[in-house]
Order: sequence, then C-alpha cells, then structure tokens
Amino acid sequence: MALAAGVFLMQGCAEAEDIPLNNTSLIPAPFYLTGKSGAPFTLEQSTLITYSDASLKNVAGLLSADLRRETGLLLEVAASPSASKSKSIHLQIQPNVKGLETLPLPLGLSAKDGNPADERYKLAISDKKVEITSTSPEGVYRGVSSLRQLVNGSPKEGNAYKITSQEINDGPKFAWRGISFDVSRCFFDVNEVKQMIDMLALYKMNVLHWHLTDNQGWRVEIKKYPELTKTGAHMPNGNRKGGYYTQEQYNEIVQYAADRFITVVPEIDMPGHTAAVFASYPELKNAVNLKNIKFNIPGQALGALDANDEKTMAFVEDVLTELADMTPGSYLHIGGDETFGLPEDKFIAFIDKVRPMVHKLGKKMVGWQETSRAAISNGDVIQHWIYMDNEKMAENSEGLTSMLPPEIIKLLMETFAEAAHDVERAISKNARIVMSPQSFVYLDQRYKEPSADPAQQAEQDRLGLAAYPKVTVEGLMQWDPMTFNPLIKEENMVGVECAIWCETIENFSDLQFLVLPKLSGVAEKAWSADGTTDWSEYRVRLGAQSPMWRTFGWNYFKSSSVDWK
Ligand code: TNX
Repeated sequence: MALAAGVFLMQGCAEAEDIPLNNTSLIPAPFYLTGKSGAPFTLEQSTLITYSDASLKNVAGLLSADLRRETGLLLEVAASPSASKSKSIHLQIQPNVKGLETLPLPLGLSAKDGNPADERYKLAISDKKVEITSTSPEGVYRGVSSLRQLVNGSPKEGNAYKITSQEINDGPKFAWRGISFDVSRCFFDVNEVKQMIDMLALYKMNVLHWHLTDNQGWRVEIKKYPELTKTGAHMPNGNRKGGYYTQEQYNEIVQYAADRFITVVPEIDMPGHTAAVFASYPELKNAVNLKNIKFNIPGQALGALDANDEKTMAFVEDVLTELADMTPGSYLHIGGDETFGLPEDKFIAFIDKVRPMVHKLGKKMVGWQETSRAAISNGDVIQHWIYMDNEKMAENSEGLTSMLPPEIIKLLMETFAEAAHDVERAISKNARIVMSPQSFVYLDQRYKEPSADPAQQAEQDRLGLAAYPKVTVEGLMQWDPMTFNPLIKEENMVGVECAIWCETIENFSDLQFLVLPKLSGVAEKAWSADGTTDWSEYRVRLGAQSPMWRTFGWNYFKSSSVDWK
C-alpha cells in the first residue's frame, strides 16, 4: 500500500518537494501533510485561543491547559466567530470542510453509540494564524492533539515556539481505538486513571476498556453488594495495596474521558477470573472443582460463576444494572476469557444468560473471543486476543512452566486449540471483532533490545510476563490490522485495542514503562491509513515524543533502537 501521507514543501517558486514523514513529530501519521511556503507561526504568550462555537469552549480550555503544562505559556481563551486577531489559534466547526471530503470514512464501530463520529479535521498553520476545523467538536479535539505534538516538536526561541507552516487533512482509519486497562491486578487511583486517559488522548485513542474485576481485586462500588468492595477490593496481592472506585469516582472518570472524546467500556470479567467475587460472597456457587491446583502467580485461582445457580445469576444481573446506569457508552464488556476447568456447556450456558441481560439494559455486549462459542449474533462484539507465534512460545517454554503448573498448561493449550476457531465462528454469527492480537498489542510483553540507559535493566528484567517471548519495539510495528487475519474483512472489523495486564506491575511508573513507547505504535496502527510501518522513519517520530513524556513525568523504556530527543 502506498503511503497516504506525504510532506510537500514549497520553496519560493521551486517545485513542491516531497519530504519524508520523519520531518514531523506527529504520531499517528496524518493522512495528508503538506508543507507551505512562508514563515513559521510563532506561538508565544500573546497568542490567543479563539473558538467559533459554544460547543468548542471546553476543547479550547483543554488546549490552553495542556499547552500551559507543556510550554509554560498561559494562552488566553475567547469566543469569537472567526479568527479576528492575527496570531491566534482558532478552533471552528463548519458543515463542510474543504479538503476533508476525499478522506475515507472510518472502518468499524464507535464505542459511544455504534456510529462512528466524524473525527476528521483540518489543521492549517501559516505565519499569521493556526486554524483547526472540523464538522464536530470531536474532530477539532483530535486536531488539538496534533497541534500539541507539533508545538512540542518545534524549535524554541526564548519563550516562543516556531511552528512550520503546513496543512494537515487527517482522519482515523478505525472508529474504535482503545486500550484494555487492568486495574484489578494492580489498583490505580483516580489521578492515575486520568493520566492513562491523558496518554490515550495525546495519541487520538478513544476507548478506555476498563478491566475492573479479576481474581486479584474487585474495583468498582456496587451498592447492592458492599462485600465486593469491603473484601473483594482487598484481596491478598503481593505487596500491593487494594482499592476501588466509588460510584462518584467512576462517574468523574467517565466524564474526564468524555471531555476528551474517549468512551469508557467497563468490564466485569465473568464467569472465570472471579476469585474476588467468591471471597466476598462465598455462598455463590463455583462451577469449577479444581481448587487444589497451586499457581505461581499471586492471587491466581480457578473458579467460575455457575449459570445454574439462581442467586449467582441474580447477582450478575444486579451488578450489570448498576454498572449500566453509570455508563453512558453503548457497550458493556462481560469478559468470558480463560474459564479453565469449566466444562464448555456450562460456559456457553452462562454467556447465553448474561447476553440478554446486557441487551435488556439497553447495552451491547463485548466479550473476549471465547464468547463466540455461545449464541452471539448481529450487534455483539468479540475481542480477538489469542494470537501467539507458537514457535516463539515453544522457544520460551520455560517461561510458561516457571509460572504455571502442568495441569493448567494442559487446560491452557486446550483453550488455545479451540480458540483457533473463534474468529470464524464469530463471523459466521454476524458478530464483529475488536482486533487485539496478543503478540502485537499485549503491552505486558517484555522488551528484548537493551535500553539506552543501563539503569533500566532492573525494570526490564522485572516487568512483563515471563511466559511471553520478548519483543522489540520495532517488531511490534510489523503487523497490519487489515491483513493479519485474512478471515477478518473490513465489514467484520470494529477497531484496534491493546491491553496492559498488570500481574508484574506494582505501581504507575511500572505501568508507564511497559506502555511507553508501545502505546504510540498501537495508536499508529489504529489511526493511520497505512497499516505497514517504515521503521526508519517511524523511529524518528517516536524519538520526538520523549520530551512530552518527561514533561508529564511519565516513565518510558528508552529503547536503544530509537534516538530519543
Ligand atoms: C490473558 S487476555 C488474560 C489475562 C492475563 C493476560 C496476560 C485475557 C482476556 N486474559 O487475564 O492478564 O493474559 O497477558
């Protein structure tokens, strides 16, 4: 596929000159990027931020606040129908935006309400003004993220930033661009979750799939079941502190995300991964009877909610009801992964009972790919995650055996063998697919190449699951969501989602180490038109990200394959 983005620099009357993408600090790569003749825009203390429409007031405020953090400049914000004053950054909504009509509409579904929003935007920069134009506030906000990256990548003269004159016409490849964020294995407080949302926003991602429950902890207040947060939120879990979000805090986070046009998809992982539920309510029936198997992973346990137990199913319905009430987005994620030891018919019976509950609450269902084995259909979404290079896994077999007892490895292998049919099954049932192929988007894979900073060796050895083969930052870019699974056609797709699982993570800095710089790469796959990546230019754009991460105090793996700025 040809590269959609190209940079043309007009030099006086000379012919337009093609400049490679590595001349910009933008990730994800924009669709069209055209250099303009003329002097750069000077961003300085007197620069004003204006907006054309009341619906943009919030976006303008966010831009000002972000630039303040990133540059120290405090730019004034004012309503104004047009870019009145020169040297302003003007945000505007227009019914038709010239230059954007030729951009393709996004593939997939939006987590907000199913229908992809118009996130296309135009960012025009000249020496006189900066204009960000879209048909929607959402689109303008995506343009704001681009502007922030450009400012941060621009040369500074005194207290002023010189931003090259250029025009960007851009829009996403996929409507659903997310991360699955495990707050069960390690609890992160409200402020940390907000920072995760900041990371997503910076890279134009728009789904926070919030993995709220697992064996190691139940993290959301459910008023009808207080033991979940009294007991379930404080499971023994290494040295880690427990914790949970009150419903008020949950709402606060949903709003913080919504302000950045990010939709929260909450997950209650069921029927397996429910040790925290059984610890809280031992009277609920466990349909798995393999309790003697010992794990080498803190808090790991076998167990599954029993679809034949009325009390259990009433519990599930009550939990989903409170959760749906707090969740403005269209989707509830019901988990459904790795129910080791649960007979297949019992698993299917469980999903077949929960799915109508979700629908009755006016929501759509997302489940991990194993849920394709139940009676799912049109409107349901599965998340395709089981995707490992078996050869590489075999090479790393001690990694697996060091973590799991042989009985579990056997169950794991059975699950994975059956998983080979899940995608086909989902498609035949008209369900759609979030693409989360483990070997490319599981951010808890350990780094292979050395860090440029030898002091990071200890983190590198400690963080990430030993069961996975190690990966390089470059290697993670070598996949194309459009072609990695020939069964998954455009019409089956929902979007791209990565995952950060936190078994080895003990605090937010650990998490950042595994997430950065991998997250930018996922965003590139989810947003940019070209699914293939030219590493030699991508690594330059990646190197340009680190000053912002340092500004925010975010830890990152200083891969020796990248020239960090
Ligand atoms: C599999 S991905 C899991 C998680 C683990 C993860 C580790 C999925 C649906 N289940 O419970 O944390 O592997 O990478």
